[in-house]
Amino acid sequence: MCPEQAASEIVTLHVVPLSHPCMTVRAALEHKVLEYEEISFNPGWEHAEKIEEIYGEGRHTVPGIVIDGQPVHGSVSILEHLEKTVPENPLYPEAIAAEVSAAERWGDEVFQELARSLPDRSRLAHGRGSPTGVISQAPDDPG
Ligand SMILES: N[C@@H](CCC(=O)N[C@@H](CS)C(=O)NCC(=O)O)C(=O)O
Repeated sequence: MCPEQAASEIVTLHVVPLSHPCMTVRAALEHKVLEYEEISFNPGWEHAEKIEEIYGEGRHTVPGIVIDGQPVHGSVSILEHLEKTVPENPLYPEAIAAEVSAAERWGDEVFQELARSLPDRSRLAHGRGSPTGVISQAPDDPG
């Protein structure tokens, strides 16, 4: 733990490797100079049940953090929560807060979808048949 980190800010971060939203949260924790324990799952929804147990029904994706015993799920909610509870080293500096929020929304709504579709697009471009969606499809997602 960092010397200046309050004892109450004990953070566990749940991730899968190479996930953009997980990298976002990791960068935010590091920007806030918060020490954290990282628990990494293999991609492919094996962790869905465990994540739902921690974060609640219907919440089976990562990233999630448990901070001071409180589960917070999803990259945007996590960043907003960190900003509220740890104001030092702002993630949304006042002068550019609107731009940062707009970029964050773009990352969440547009960029993440594009990144997820790249393996399928690549398979199609190389004539390897129809997309399977094996990695990017949630268990209860009709696809
Ligand atoms: N918009 C959500 C996206 C969450 C999401 O789709 N996470 C993916 C990783 S990028 C996931 O949990 N996938 C399950 C897996 O790959 O096993 C956020 O920003 O938190």
